[in-house]
Amino acid sequence: MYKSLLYPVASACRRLLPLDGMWKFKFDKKSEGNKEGWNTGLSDYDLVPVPSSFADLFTDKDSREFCGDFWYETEFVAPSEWKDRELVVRFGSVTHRATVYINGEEVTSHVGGFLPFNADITGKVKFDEMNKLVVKANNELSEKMIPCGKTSVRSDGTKYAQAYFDFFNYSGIHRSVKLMALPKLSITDYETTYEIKDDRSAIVNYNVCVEDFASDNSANYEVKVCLKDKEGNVVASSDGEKGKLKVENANLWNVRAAYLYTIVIDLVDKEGNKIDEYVDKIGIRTFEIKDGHFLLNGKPVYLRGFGKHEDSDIRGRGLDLATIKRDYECMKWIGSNCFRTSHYPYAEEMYRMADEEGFLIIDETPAVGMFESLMNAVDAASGSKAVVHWFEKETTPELLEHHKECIKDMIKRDKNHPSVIAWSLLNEPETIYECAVPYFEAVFECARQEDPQKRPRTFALVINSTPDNCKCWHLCDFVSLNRYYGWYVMGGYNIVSAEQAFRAEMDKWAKIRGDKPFIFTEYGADTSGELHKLPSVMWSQEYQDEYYDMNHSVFDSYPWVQGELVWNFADFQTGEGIIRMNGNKKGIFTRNRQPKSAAYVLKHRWEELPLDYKK
Ligand code: GCB
Repeated sequence: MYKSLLYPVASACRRLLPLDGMWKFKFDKKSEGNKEGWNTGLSDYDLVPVPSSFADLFTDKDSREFCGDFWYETEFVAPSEWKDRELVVRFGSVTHRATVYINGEEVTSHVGGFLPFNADITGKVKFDEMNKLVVKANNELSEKMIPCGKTSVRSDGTKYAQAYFDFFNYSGIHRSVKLMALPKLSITDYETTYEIKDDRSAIVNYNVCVEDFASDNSANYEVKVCLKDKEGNVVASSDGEKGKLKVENANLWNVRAAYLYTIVIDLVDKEGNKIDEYVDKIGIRTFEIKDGHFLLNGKPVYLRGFGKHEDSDIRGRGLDLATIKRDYECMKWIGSNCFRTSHYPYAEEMYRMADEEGFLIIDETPAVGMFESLMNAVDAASGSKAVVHWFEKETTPELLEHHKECIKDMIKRDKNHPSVIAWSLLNEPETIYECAVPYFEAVFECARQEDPQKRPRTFALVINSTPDNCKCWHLCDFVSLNRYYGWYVMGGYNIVSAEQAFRAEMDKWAKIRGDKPFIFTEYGADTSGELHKLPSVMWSQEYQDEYYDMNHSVFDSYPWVQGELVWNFADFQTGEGIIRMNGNKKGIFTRNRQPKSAAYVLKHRWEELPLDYKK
C-alpha cells in the first residue's frame, strides 16, 4: 500500500496525470448508491468542477445544505508505458469521508476532510483503455471525528449538518486529484533539520525513506542527495539514506525575505542509473522559543497577521489558485508576516507560496467544536439530560484516535516547509475540567513525537479558559488567546469596561505565565463593508477601527505579548443564524478581498512595528 504524503511532482522518474476538471456528480439522497451499483458508474448525473465545494454551485437550498453521501466519477487512460509502475491516485482532500472505486472495485476509504490520501490502483488498471474512477463522499458530522458536530434530521426526514463550529460545512473534492505513475522502488518521505554555525555555514541533516513495492525487486540501491542554490549550482551533496549536507555561506530563509534551496533526492542502482528522483524546495532556518521570544535564526520576531479560512465565492472551500495569489498580495500590502491555518490544514499550494514569500504559518488541525457547555446549558435548563463534559463523553477515545491520526498526517505532510513554525493542536476546546488533561497530554505528546524539528505547540484558548480555571494552558510552548473584549463581551459604548476587564485578565496571566510568550490568535469585530456611522455603532467600520485601537493598546502594555493575529483576514461563509448575516463579517477584507477601513489601521500599525518589536 502506497502511504506517502509527499507533494506530487513530476521528475526524471515520476509521471503525473492531473485529473481535475468537470466530473460527473450525483447526490445519494436515499443512500442507495452501493445497492444500485453507482460504484460502477453514474447515470442521471450533474457535471461539477473538481476541485470545488458543491454547495454554492447550485441555485436550490436542498443542494446547498445537502448532508449525506454524494458521488463523483471521472475517466482516464493510463498508457501501457506505465505497466511496471506503481499507480496511485492522490487526492489533496475530500471532505469529510471518501471511498474510492476503480472500474467498480473498491480500493480505499479515508476519513478526514483536510489532508491528502492515496488510492493505490496498481494491478487494477486497463492500459491504453478508459478506466472509471468513482468516489463516494460523505459530509456528515459527528462527535467522533474532527471538526466536531452532529447530523440532525428535519421534520420532513431530510438530514442536515449541525456544525459545532463557525464556518460553513463546505464539502466535496476540495483539492486537486492526480494520477501518479511511480517507480516500484520509491522515495516515500524525507525530512530535514538545520544547524546554523557561527561561521555562516549551515548543516542540513536529512533522512530519506525508501520503499520497495515489488517483492521481486532487489533492494540494491543507493541514495544520493544534493542541494542546489537559486542559480542551480550544487552547493552540497551526500550519499546514504541519512546524512549531512554542509552549506558554506548559507543563505538563510527569513521573514519576508525567503531563500529556498532545491533538494534533489536520487535513488540509483549499482550502475548509477536513476531509479527514482524527488525534487523539492527547502529553506535553511531555525525556529525556537527562548526567554519569552520567538527566535527565527536566533533573532526575535513579533508575529502580525491573521486567522484565515479557505473560503471564496462559488467555489467555497475548493482550491482556487487565484484567491491564494490575491490573499498573499493583500497580506503583503498590509504588512503582515504570519497566519494561522484556522481551523484545518490548508491546501499544500498555500504553504508552498508561504515558503516562497517568507510568511510564517501556525499550522492548525481540524480539532474545532470540542465544546459542550453551550449545548449542555440548554439541555440542563430543560432538564433533559445530565451535563457531561466534552472530554468524558463515550465518544472521546475514538475522537482522540482520529485526532492523533490527523496530527500525524498534518506533520508528515507539512514538516519540511520552512514557513511552518508551530502546530496549533485544537481551537477553543473545553479546558476547565480535569478530564481534558489526559486528552491534551496525548495530543501534545503526539505532535512532539512526529515532528523532527520539534516545533513549538499551542492551542487556541476560548474566552472562558481563564488564568483561574484553564487546566491545559501549561502544556503549550506558547499560549494563544482568542479574545473578544469589546465585541462579544461589553461591546459598543461599554468598550471602556471591556478594556478594564481585558487588562484584569492579562494581569492575572502575567502572574502565572512563567516565561511563556503569549499571542492573540483571534480578536475581531463584525463589520459591514458598507456601513459608516459617526459616532460609531457596533457593525460600523468606525467601530471596527476603535475596537482594534483598544485591543492594540492592551497588547502594547504587556511585553510578553509576542504576536497578534486578527480574526479574520476576510469575511467568510458560515451556517445560518441570528448572529451571522450571510456569514461572519469580521474580515479586514471583504469576501471579495477588498479592504475595509480597518485594513488601513492595521497597515499603518504593522508597517511601523519593527520586526523584533518588544525584543
Ligand atoms: C471564535 C472561533 C471562530 C469564530 C470566531 C467568531 O472564537 O474560533 O471560529 O469564527 O470566534 O467570529 O465568533
